[in-house]
Amino acid sequence: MTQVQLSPDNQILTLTTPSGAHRFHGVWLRHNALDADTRDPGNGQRLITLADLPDNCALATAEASESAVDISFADDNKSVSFPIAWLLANAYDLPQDTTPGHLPEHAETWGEALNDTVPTGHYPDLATNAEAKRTWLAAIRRYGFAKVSGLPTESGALFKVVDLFGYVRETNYGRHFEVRTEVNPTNLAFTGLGLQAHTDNPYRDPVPSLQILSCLENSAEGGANMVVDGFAAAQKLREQNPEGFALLHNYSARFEYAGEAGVRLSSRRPVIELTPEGTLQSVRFNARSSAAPVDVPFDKMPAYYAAMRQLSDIIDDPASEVRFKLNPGEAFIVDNTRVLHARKGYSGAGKRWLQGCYADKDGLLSTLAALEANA
Ligand code: AKG
Repeated sequence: MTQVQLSPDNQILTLTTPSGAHRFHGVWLRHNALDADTRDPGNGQRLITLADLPDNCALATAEASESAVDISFADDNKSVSFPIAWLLANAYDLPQDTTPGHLPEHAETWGEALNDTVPTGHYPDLATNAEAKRTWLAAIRRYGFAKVSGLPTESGALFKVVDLFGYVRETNYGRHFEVRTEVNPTNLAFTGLGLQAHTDNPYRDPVPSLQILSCLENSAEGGANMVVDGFAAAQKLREQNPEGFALLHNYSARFEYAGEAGVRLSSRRPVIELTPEGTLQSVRFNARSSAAPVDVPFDKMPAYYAAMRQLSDIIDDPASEVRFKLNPGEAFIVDNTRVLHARKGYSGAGKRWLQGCYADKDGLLSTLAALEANA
């Protein structure tokens, strides 16, 4: 049975449904009203500013039907209606997890067990079948990475992956970059050296939140890729060393890149970043690009380094890894704010040629949300 009740001072509405009771403030209801004077019915954007709110948003009346709550405001008698489903979806009077380092909605941590079921989409299906694309995008939101098979083995095929959901982020490395052994490389990625698991470009602010690496040739010996869940690693550190975890999210690290003429990129951000509510937001970890930390208090520096070393050991632990060697026509995408990627060194006969580019998660999540809204 759905009921509504006003508080004695008329400032709070309590909505009681079979799923529980939720309180809403008058000012919140007024600001978030859904009527055509408050929000443009076409594009959904708010037409009013905070200055348009009455000084006192006290409620005058409230009535509930099966599917809606109708209210009026005392100051000016304005009446508005809220679908109950909308109120429940936007309820804020709920117990919140504020544990530092809890997972964001939709994310699920993983380790080597995911080697048995690596999330993979087949490009011809992703390009033509909305349900296949929705499933693949949801896997990226959940695990922070996925593979793609069935791409044409031609230069630029990685853009087809980005075209599925958004736009390329161009950087000083270009719209895309060639990942193969180069003479005078501007980045150690462009050598045959092994690369410890890392997030890319932590020296940018904001970092590119997605990276795509696609394979054109991989006949050299070695050169396998590994991916590691940075959120799982951060949570493992929190279990093993809560004080160390706090040091890594309370103090900024520094990152820099100045490997080519005219480029001096630098950032000052924590290795583990949390939202004000304590939700894991991003991990920045890159041995090649870390600069001297200067924001950690003097007496905490040894413990900070010990925590960094512990996090590094967790990241290097094979139990944290999903491993694969890309074949020509395959690619993988990582959420570069969460999942680290690594490469085994390669050499000998044969060639290895990957192409990389960056994109951003807002486009991917928007495309996924639009597909989910239509499902
Ligand atoms: C990068 O380009 O960021 C890499 O880590 C290269 C990875 C690879 O060569 O597989």
